[in-house]
Amino acid sequence: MQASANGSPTAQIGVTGLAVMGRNLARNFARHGFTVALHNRTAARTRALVEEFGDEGSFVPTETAEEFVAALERPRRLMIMVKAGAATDAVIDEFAPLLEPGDMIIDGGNAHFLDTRRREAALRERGIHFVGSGVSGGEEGALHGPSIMPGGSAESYAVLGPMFEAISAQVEGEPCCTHIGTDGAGHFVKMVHNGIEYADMQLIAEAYDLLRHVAGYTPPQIAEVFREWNKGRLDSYLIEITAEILAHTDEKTGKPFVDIVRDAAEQKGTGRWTVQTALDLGSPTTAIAQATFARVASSRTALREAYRRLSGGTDHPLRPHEAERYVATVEHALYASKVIAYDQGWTMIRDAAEEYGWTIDLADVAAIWRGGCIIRAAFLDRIRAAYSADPHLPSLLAEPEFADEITRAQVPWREVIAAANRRGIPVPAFSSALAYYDTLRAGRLPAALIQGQRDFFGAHTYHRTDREGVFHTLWAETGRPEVEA
Ligand code: 2AM
Repeated sequence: MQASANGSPTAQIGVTGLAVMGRNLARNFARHGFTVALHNRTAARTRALVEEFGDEGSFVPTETAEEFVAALERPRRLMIMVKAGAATDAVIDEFAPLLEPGDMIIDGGNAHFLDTRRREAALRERGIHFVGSGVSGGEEGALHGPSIMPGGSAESYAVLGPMFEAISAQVEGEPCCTHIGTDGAGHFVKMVHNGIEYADMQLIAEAYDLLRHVAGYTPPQIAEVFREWNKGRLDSYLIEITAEILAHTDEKTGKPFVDIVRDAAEQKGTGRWTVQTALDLGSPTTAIAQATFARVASSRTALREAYRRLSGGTDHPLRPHEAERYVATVEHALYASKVIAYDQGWTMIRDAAEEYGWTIDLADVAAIWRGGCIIRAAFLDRIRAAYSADPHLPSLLAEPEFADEITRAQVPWREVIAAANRRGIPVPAFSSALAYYDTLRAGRLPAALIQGQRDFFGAHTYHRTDREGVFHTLWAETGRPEVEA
């Protein structure tokens, strides 16, 4: 059914920006019984949507900004689905003057959370709720049920929540949508989701590389391994699609698909944002950083050319009976590294909550990522349970079951990395996850020496282990006396 803009507001929500994400979200709302006002800078897109999908639900196509706003029931809910950045500001500038206090602008794009904070503060002054909302799951997710991460005011969620929850993915009867926190919290959490996604993908890629070059397996054999893994604790969308990709043969050459793709990984930038933000927050998000740098390094053709012929490791491939055992070893290493990467992600969310004054339910974050998004996995149930049992859990590894698993994985984890090192196979994400584990579990760190160096060359002072106070050693004086700073 298609309603038309006849002057009286009928639409519960409006979507402006009808490229594929916006179009699919609009259709999703309509398919769930909401009347959806449609708008796009170029009206042809609006017309195309109605022509192709008008029978899916109730749409109100509009051409001008005024018509669009007039079609919305009050308080108005206006969702922006344009490319993040200048276009978002342009659209806000266009619509905000037409809105009234209490109305809501939802930004469903991949905005930087600091931009969202800025926009939210500016619009709040005018009484308009600005809801920066992470939407994960790509085109398919937008149409069939994404994971939705709205920020903004609790007041706006009271109105928007039921609509978002209706169109989101559902897992065991629960919606993959919750109010994350105020202002930029939703976009922040979406950014970390993407960062974790980078880490997970890199870890899986390293596991593949090891099975290929240490175990000597073919891509179809590795696809089988991943299918098996997908029945266990690694059960996830990313493992599932990895198996499909590895099983795929290129039609033109008859070679495994993975062998005909150029090995230069690209990115749209959310991984980079996560790493930049982690540094600002002082969050040790090393697995995401390594994953992001690994993509960057893979794309540096000239550097790779300069290094290409340098000598590497020496070990021989494994014999078949060793290879079989090795698969289980890699599974341990992958799982343990994955736990570390996710733990770092949650740590970063907690750090940001403290920095920006957000109240974020860490169990809910796990719950809404169980469906609709790229990192959806059985494993998230475990994270949810851990934070439900203790919202103040300082780390996943403080939970006995995770601690137990990692303890059991430890020997194979180290073995895998040592064997990769001997052979000269790069495993940056595996290694950095293990280094993080060893750093945090160490009784004493060489950080003490670094404090000494800092005090020596820059009089930066240090704390003592045995007394309170701030100290400096007069390094240039005879006897190097210590003074209290
Ligand atoms: P368009 O169809 O008129 O190009 C993704 O690019 C979506 O964002 C498209 O719907 C596009 O509209 C819209 N978009 C991009 N920049 C925009 C801008 N500055 N103002 C309004 N819409 C914009």
